Amino acid sequence: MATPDIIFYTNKASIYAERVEFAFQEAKADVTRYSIDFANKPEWYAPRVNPASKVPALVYGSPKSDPENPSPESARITESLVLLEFVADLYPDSGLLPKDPVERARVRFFIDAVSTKVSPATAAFFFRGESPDAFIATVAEIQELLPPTAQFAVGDHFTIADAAIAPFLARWELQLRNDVGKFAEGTGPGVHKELFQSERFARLQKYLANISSRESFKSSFDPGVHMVTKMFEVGLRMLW
Ligand SMILES: N[C@@H](CCC(=O)N[C@@H](CS)C(=O)NCC(=O)O)C(=O)O
Repeated sequence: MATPDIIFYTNKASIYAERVEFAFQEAKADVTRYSIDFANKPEWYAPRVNPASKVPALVYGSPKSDPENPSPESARITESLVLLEFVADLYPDSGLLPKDPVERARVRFFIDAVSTKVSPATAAFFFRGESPDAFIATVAEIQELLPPTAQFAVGDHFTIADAAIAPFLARWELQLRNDVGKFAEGTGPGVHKELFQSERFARLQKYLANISSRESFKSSFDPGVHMVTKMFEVGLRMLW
């Protein structure tokens, strides 16, 4: 049987697409990438690929087809956290999901915390300029979930739990350092000092260092793009 074709609809500025890119890089997957221009979205994208008109999205299955006119026989799969599980299922030897049921449950528990705590806290602080204290408190809760000495969220092997949170950690670090957010001017560097330079968050800092030293991370996170697109000026909601 021919290897099913995978078309990955993405955009380098998208925090959610980056999760999936990270997982594909870890799995060394062979995929066809198609970048969706948010400012000039192709009219075929919603009807033929993702009715929600967002990235990331995958078209999966044979036969190999044109990304602009994918085969109706192929499956359409969307939502970054669903896609992370899907990539782990496609590449079971990647270790993106451990084999042990308890460890798998731990991976999913961590992802649930990212989904229910990290995303809303990030939106509240970075998009709406709400209290840095509430944001820092949420980051402290996430730090508490990290094992005391292991390299990653669940042990010493990189999993989809790490892919789910990594784009957030990287953007927090970059945006706070550059004071990019809807918060009052000058707030970012202060929060950066607390999260990325203080002893209180040493565990989180080590975790980010472990993640960002991976080749997969270096090829999925592009700080240049994020700063150049000046996300807050062009409409942050479009990019995150
Ligand atoms: N819940 C979705 C969110 C996807 C999403 O919001 N994608 C943004 C980019 S990060 C997007 O495609 N924005 C374009 C638009 O809304 O037109 C997921 O996790 O995949």
